[in-house]
Amino acid sequence: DFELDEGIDFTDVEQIKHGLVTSMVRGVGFDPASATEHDWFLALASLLRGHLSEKGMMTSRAQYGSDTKRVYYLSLEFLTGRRLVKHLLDLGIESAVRAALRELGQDLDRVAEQESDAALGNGGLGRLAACFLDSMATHGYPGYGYGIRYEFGMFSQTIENGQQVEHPESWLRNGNPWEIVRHNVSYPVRFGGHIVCFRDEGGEERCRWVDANEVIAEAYDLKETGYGGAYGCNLRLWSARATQDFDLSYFNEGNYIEAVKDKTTSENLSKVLYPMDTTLMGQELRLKQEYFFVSASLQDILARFFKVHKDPKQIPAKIVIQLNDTHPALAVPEMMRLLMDNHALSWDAAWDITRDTFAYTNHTLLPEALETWPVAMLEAILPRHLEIIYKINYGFLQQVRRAFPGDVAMLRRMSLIDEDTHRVRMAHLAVVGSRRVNGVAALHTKLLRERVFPDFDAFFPEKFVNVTNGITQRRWLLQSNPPLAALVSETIGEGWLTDLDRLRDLEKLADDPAFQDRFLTIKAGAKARAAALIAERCGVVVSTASLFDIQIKRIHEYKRQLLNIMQVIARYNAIRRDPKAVMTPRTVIFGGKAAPGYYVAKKIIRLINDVAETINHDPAVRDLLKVVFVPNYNVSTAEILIPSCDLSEQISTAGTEASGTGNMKFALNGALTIGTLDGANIEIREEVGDDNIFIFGHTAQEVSQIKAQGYDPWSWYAADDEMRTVIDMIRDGFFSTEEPDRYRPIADALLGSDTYLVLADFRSYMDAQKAVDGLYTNQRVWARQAILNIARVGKFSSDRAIHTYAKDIWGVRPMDALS
Ligand code: DL6
Repeated sequence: DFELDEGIDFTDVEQIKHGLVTSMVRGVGFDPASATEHDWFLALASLLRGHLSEKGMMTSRAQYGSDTKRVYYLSLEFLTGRRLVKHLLDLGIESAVRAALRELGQDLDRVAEQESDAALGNGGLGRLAACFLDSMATHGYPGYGYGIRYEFGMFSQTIENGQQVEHPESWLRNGNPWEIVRHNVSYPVRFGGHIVCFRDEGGEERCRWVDANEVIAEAYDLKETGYGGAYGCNLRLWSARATQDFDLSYFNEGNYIEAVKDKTTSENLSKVLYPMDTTLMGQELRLKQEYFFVSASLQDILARFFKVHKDPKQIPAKIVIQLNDTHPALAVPEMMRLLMDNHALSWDAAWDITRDTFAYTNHTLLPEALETWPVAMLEAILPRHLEIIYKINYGFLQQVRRAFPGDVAMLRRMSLIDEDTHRVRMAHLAVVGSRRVNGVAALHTKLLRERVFPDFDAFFPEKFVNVTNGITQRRWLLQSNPPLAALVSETIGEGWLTDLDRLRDLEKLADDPAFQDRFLTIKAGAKARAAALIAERCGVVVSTASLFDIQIKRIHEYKRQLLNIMQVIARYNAIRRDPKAVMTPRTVIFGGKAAPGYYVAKKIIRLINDVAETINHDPAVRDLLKVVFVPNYNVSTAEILIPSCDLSEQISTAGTEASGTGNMKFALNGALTIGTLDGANIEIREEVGDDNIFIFGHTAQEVSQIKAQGYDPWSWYAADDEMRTVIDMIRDGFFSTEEPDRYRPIADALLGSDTYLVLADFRSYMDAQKAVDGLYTNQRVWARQAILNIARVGKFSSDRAIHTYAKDIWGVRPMDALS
């Protein structure tokens, strides 16, 4: 056992000051008299890091002590954003630290801005993983995250000439004061080579994987605090390091440069995050990344298990591994390999354990996002795993054959291998290898069962379950909107911080004019903050008296930023037609990144910027309409924009957005939603009530019917004058006079196939927008509905989601329930 000295009392401003100065001089190595804001950030972070490490150690001792079942969350993405303020709020020391810094002549907010925004994710999927860690840590679930320590996270975006330009995001360039490198926690990960199979004494087939190249995965730990500071959990990110003897043959030939070049190549494994969220290109490096982090994580998980247990049959009782999408699906054959090749288990014993240990979350219905890998690529890179996948497939198809004799078409559909394209279907592998499969919103799970996995759903009754996504109220209200959080706490107490259903207590205040006024004042303040950010990043001055209409998310055709910009153009035309018209002034705000190779998405960004340029410079528009595209949308930007929003745009084609989580963050901050009956919007409507949300457009069922009957966008175009004018303007270069054909491909695609039914939903979207304008003129009624939104979105806390996973999927209990 050990005893530490008392350490700093973080409620004592004097002690914090002393600690900060000591950390600056002895840790950061600068003179406090001339230290920069960044130096103060480093001093504060390293001071906290020790404290967090101590807390983490206590949590893990308690977990070992109680031999509890652990949850391992495997995700290629963790979009955590900045950590400093989160830690301070979790530990309840924000105001003391703020005061200490003030006395040292520093401002906490400015110091906090020195931290780079850790963007180790693309969007919803990665941010969900971060929210889940927060909820697990807060509620004392024995959770543990595993991912990759990308040297370059999500690219940073600038807008030049209206177009997206990508820049490498080297978030580690100034070091990362939060991480603890564990040089002693490292595992070899192998690629290539071939397998040698033989029969053991018992007659069981055994294989050895030989002549493979090796890379070392080295652990970097980040301590995740939970609210209240009682518990925490660990996020372990792997970084690739070449082995010393990597490709020794070059050295032997005296070719030093080549040998070192190869070392660099192997270290490329953790170099960069792939910036695609929906279209996954089958690149070898990506496959290697997936295997790299999976293998290291499983070796680590098993090492921890075998430290305490002897019998591998105990694994499913002590370990559950959640696969965040199929990106870590190679964990299934990797677990088999480790159990058979390293721990000498039989196939059957290994398979029973494996199948009982994994659970898989699906995050998309889009066929292009369902991962498959060429058989030939797997054979070259992971020959042992391909062999195992074949054998899993053989056993599985035997069972299917017995259950549905003679149905060859079904066997082909369900096979882990697509025989036509010679590719491995990772989603099938994940389904077969998991105990439970979940979708992320009720509609999504229903469509998954009916459209994506109907055969599997019939074959594995009970395997498919729903866990609607959630967001952490600690980041998305307490941290990002302190004045609103303070109003809520003052009104109903602080219980909502760990139990968001408590917000229901606000309902009774929705009609209270004094409360409405306070809400509106807070909203105005948030709008002023967002307006300052817009002025700085876009050079556009927007009026905080206007309605802030916001669509911030990845740019994708299915999310229909195009539909939004079309209503903006229609609005512009209405102003031009009648310059004296009385209209609700609006600021339409866009933000989001397009995958670098996604041509149409990049064109949409450019169109938004061209439309903005025209509208913002047309004196006839006055203050009635402004359009901005905020560059480099990321977590920190979201923290400023979301609190300022009046109208949240959630307008994907029904049946395409798995859940959405931005929709939840906006509603929690008192924005009204304009949205389709897609993803979690449906459940948001159920909660907030029909009268407090603007729903429009075709339902998922109608969308498939329209498509089945042969959708003809041209007929919608012909029938709607206002829409026709808008599309003609886009097509004929109204917004791109210097290059009139610039947007012809967009207009042609709309009139050609219009895959996402923009035209079919245009009119009902316009009608819904008219209703928005009408309601906004009555600020009291608007405030009432916004307050009701806040009061009724308790369901969408990631705490609820985690409690559901824990109970229905993981079979784990929170720490305090254990004692
Ligand atoms: O579940 C988190 C998030 C959902 O809210 C979004 O609706 C969904 O688009 C997103 N999915 C992805 C797709 N990735 N893959 N594969 O990011 O997940």
